[in-house]
Amino acid sequence: MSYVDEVIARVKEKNPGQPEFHQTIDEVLESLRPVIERDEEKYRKMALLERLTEPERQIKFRVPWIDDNGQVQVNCGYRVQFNSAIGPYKGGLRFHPSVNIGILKFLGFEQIFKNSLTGLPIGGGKGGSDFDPKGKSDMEVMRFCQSFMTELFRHVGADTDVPAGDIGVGGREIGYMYGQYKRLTNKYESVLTGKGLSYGGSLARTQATGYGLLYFTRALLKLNGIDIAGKTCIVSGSGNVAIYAIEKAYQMGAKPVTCSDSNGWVYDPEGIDLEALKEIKEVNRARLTEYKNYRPNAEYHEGRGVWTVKADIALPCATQNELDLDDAKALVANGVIAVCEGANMPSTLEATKYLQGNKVVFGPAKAANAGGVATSALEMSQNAERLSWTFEEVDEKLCGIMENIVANIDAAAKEYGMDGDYVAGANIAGFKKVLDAMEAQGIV
Ligand code: NDP
Ligand code: 2IT
Repeated sequence: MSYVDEVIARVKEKNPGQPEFHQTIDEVLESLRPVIERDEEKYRKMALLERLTEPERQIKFRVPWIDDNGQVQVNCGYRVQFNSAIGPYKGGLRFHPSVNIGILKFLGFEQIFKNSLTGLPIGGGKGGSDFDPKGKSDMEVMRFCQSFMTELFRHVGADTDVPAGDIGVGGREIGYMYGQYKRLTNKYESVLTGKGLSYGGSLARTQATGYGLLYFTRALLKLNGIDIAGKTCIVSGSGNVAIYAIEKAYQMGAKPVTCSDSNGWVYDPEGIDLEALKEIKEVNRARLTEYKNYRPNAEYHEGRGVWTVKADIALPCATQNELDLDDAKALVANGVIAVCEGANMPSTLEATKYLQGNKVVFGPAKAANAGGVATSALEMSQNAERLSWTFEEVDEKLCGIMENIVANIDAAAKEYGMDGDYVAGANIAGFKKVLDAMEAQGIV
């Protein structure tokens, strides 16, 4: 059996019940096959893939907190420190009831290659909790965040591990965690990114993932001879990534017509009302059912269905496996030109293959949504030099990083004879720097 197949089988056997982790292992290792097979015996001997697929460290802890009724609640907290070959662990914290170790391992594994693609010195990690911030008061969220950090603080630090936001973790949560870290350590350091502007945050970090997704999409389309201006976009999600993807799509002359949350979705043929969306989600923390109060002519549907709307570009920005084979078939039947992933692993493997097989330009998550973590690394740089850059400076760097990623994944795909396969291109381009650093640092 080939070394790649052996490791895929062994990882699945050693990590039962973790389907999302298996999915990323299948996708990434399959892509790396041509690289590994150039020197298979050497990599087997150094157990390269075994080390790559085993997190350097996993931390799991109890998070007790007291709700507004005086009742004690208990959640589970995690941090997966996956790979520090090219820099301190870096990656978001997710607060969502679905969080478990398998999901965090998939996210942490993807993060290794994504962070490498940014060209910045950051390793891969991810963490979070099965805590659900939805419907909780600000004081409940604060008590939870303080309790979470009361354990996490001993495992993180500006040169060790720098968490940030993800699903359910935005500016409010980062603020509460930062306050508790500072109190526990007496250090004002860059231990978290996505901070508020008054205490070390970077301009443009809030917008970065969504904006970066559009910079990426524009450049990838251009590479394929297509102009993004005038194109209709369907977007899923209505959180941080979706909102700023919609904002930048408008700025590029495209028209986003959908968004969604976990209850339902909106189709607004005139184009999504961005100000209404921001008020509903960022200010009121409400549900998308409210959208019709602002735009009576828009459609609201319960359940899922964004991918059935006819459009040129699809931008999944909600969560993993939200776009399956049937959705991919609907997109292709409707003549979609491109799918670029704002969320992490939103397309199933079958959907990805179907889209690629039908000549859809496919921009994989670890490349397409790398603008968020890249700007987090820019926040770390600003903190290290104790200066803040202007919005334009950060935004310009972000755009440059995303265009560079497009060029690099295209070149890597071509180098291995897989022209236009940006999934393979992203995995290979991201892996090469990590491989080089792991080889140089010996067996650790
Ligand atoms: P938010 O919490 O701000 O928003 C998440 C959105 O996705 C909400 O609209 C939410 O709906 C929806 N959603 C979440 N889970 C589900 C689900 N199981 N089914 C249906 N809808 C769901 O998170 P972000 O916008 O930050 O993150 C979105 C995606 O982007 C995630 O995959 C994340 O990992 C990825 N990402 C985020 C980055 C960042 O900088 N924030 C960077 C790179 C990737 P509801 O409110 O109803 O739950
Ligand atoms: O998935 C991701 O890249 C993020 N949630 C952002 C991580 C970060 O450190 O900014």
